[in-house]
Amino acid sequence: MSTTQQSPTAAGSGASATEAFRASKERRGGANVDPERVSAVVAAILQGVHSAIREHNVTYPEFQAAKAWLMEVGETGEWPLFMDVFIEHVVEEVTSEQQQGTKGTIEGPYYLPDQARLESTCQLPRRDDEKGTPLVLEGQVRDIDGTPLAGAEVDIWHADDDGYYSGFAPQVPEGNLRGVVVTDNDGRFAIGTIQPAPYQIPTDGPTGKLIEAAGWHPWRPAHLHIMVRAEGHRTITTQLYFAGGEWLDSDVAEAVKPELVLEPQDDGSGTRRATYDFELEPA
Ligand code: MBD
Ligand code: FE
Repeated sequence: MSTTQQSPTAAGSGASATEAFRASKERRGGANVDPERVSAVVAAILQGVHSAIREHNVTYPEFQAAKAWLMEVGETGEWPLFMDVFIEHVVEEVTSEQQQGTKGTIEGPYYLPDQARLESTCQLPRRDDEKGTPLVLEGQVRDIDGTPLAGAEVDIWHADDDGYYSGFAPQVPEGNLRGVVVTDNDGRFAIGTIQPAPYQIPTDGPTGKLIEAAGWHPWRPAHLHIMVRAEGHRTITTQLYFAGGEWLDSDVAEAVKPELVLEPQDDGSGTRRATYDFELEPA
């Protein structure tokens, strides 16, 4: 990276993720606030904390350090990052237990709605000098009976060759490597982009500092985020990974599933091509 470019700071990407989450409230349903439900879930969470304290004889200095850390997560806007890295995968697991069709996985903190609508065969918006190996993802959207779904939306977003997302890093232009691809009459799509790099949780914020303090690693394997929508069908939110990629077996966000790993082939011209078909169940 050149010295004139700004690096995204933890506070910068955290604050943007907090803003994006606040703005997204409308497209998410309201939660069940039945007092019995609130009491059952919150009591279970508190019991888990209490038993960790007893089991490990947590000290007053540790308790006060935890308070300071929680305050910092809020102040830097890192709650969406922390929640999606360490907790979302279990919510996704219980939500998708009965789901048929393509496997979903976590959405993460970096989705932005209302991106450029693109034809079924397209290139994602990118900088003139975008770094990275050319990659084509092609496939078909079908229902679970195998009927192709024309006019379905393949909403895709991913990190650049340095692991940064547009909208959450100051040096990446708005809308970069994001788009809503509309399938053709056969439900097909072919998306030209570049190979994303693995993603590292910012090391200068409270989430990164906790990871370092625990001696864990801050990496997610390289991935494409994809949300597939079709009228009358259940929207699927998922990610696709790359066979042989670093961190595939130790994703800090625990969001890799074996069904979601692509095996791109070099087409002889330096472009990697991968095929993936999506199957949506009825809404
Ligand atoms: C990411 O890119 C991501 O996908 C998740 C789930 C969490 C943090 C960053
Ligand atoms: Fe991501």
